[in-house]
Amino acid sequence: MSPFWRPRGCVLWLDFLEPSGNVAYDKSGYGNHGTIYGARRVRTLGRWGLEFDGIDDHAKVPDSDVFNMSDFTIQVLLNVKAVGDTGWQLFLNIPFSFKTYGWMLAFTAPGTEVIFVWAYDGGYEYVHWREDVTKAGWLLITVRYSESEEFADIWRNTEKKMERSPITPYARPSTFPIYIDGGQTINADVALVRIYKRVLTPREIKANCEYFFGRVRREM
Ligand SMILES: [Ca+2]
Repeated sequence: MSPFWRPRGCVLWLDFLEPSGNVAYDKSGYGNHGTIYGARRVRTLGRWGLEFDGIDDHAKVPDSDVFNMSDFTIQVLLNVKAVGDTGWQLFLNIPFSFKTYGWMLAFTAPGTEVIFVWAYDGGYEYVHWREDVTKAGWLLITVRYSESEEFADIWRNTEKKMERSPITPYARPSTFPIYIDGGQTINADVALVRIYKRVLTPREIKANCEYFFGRVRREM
């Protein structure tokens, strides 16, 4: 594989460009390669992507110390076609226990809300916006979470939808695998999952969005 530009602080970069196989290669340089269970390689956006069909599909990135983060940014580029019937449907999470530990990016069934929740011993906090994601088409969702700056926020493409400050830090579970569609209920095409161990600037979020959607416009 040829050398390529790596975004600063990126610790997980799954672009799902491999045309076959069950390994999702991490391009961050940290070697956090994932394993795909059931999700299908599909052509999407004029390239390879991963389709989760909503039944028995998920992917998993193994435990790594680098995921024990107090400041981070999550970005996902996806097109959600359907979510499960009830409650919170996990799209990206570390082991999560309601009001105990962990974090999750989820959609509220049947498609009414995009929410990032983090739990601590005794409670939970969240940032969210209300939208039927199954009608949104391709979306870039960005979550920024910072214990050092005491805030979290969530972005829809280039628009910040909600901020919370101060925040209560999430409680870390003992191990940190990361699950994609861990609830195995989301039907979506996924083109990118990135996690950074730092907080991106608004300018970086906008630049990423323009880059990704420039590509979408060219390739759809
Ligand atoms: Ca399936």
